[in-house]
Amino acid sequence: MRKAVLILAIVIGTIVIGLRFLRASAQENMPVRIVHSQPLFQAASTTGRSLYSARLIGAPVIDGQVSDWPALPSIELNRNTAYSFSGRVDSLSDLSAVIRSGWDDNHLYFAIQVKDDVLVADSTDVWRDDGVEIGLDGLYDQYAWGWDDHQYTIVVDGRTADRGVLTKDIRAAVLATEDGYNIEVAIPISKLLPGVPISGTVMGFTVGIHDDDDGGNWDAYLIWEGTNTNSRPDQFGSLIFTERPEDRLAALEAKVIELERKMQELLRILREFEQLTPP
Ligand SMILES: [Ca+2]
Ligand SMILES: [Ca+2]
Ligand SMILES: [Ca+2]
Ligand SMILES: [Ca+2]
Repeated sequence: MRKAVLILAIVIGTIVIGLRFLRASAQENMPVRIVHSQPLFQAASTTGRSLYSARLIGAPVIDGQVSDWPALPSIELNRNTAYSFSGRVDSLSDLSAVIRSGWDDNHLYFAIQVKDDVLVADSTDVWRDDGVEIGLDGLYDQYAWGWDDHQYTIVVDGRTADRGVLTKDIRAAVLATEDGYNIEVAIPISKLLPGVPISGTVMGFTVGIHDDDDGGNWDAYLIWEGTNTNSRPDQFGSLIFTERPEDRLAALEAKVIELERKMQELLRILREFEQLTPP
C-alpha cells in the first residue's frame, strides 16, 4: 500500500516538473506573440455583438475595487452604443458604463464601471433605481425560461435580484466613485452550465442599465443588445469564454500541486499509522 502511494507521489512530482517545464518553455518561446485558444478580438459566428470573457488565474476580490482586474477586452454601454434606448440621457456622464468579464471553474465575474452623476435608490422594485441588469442564457439555447436563464440585477445600494426577485445566489459589491459607481459580481457557474466552462464556451448575454436621478421610477434605460434583458435571448449578444494556453497550464499546475499536497498529507498519516502499529 505504502509502495503504491510512493509511486503515485513520484508520478505526481514528475507531472508537476513537466508542467513547470512546459510553462517555462511556453513563456520562453512566446515572448511577444500570445496565442489564444479562441482569438480574443475576432468576431465569432454568433448573433449580435460579443464580449470576450477571459479565464482569470486569481479570483478578483468582490469589493467594488476593480484595480485587481487584469487588462481585458471591454464593451461600452451608452446612448450611442445601446440597441435599446428609453428615456432621457443628457451626456455620457449622466449615464454610461464599461463592462469587463472573467471566469474560472466556479464563477463568472463582471467588473462594471458606471458613470452616473446622481445616485438614487429609493424604490422597492429593483428596476426603478440606479442599477445594472445582466441577462444570461447559460446554455445559449435562445430559450428564456430554463434553469440556465437569468436576469440578474445589482442595484446601486447593493441589493441583488434575479428576474426582479431579491436573491443571494450571486455575490456582488457596489462602490461609489467620483463620477458614479463600480460593480463587481461573482455568478456561480452552476446557475448557468452543467460542469465547468472551457475556452470556446458561448452564452447568450446582454446588459442593461437604469438611471434614476429624481426618485420614483427610472428616467432612462439602456440595453446593449436586445429589447429587454429577460425574455428575448434570441436578441441578446454573446459572451465568449477565452483562455490563453499559458493560463490553462497554470490552472492545471495549481490542481496538480494541490493533489501533491494531499498525497504528502496521506504519506504523513501513513507514517503515523506505521509508528502506532506494533512490528
Ligand atoms: Ca475587486
Ligand atoms: Ca427609484
Ligand atoms: Ca436558455
Ligand atoms: Ca442616477
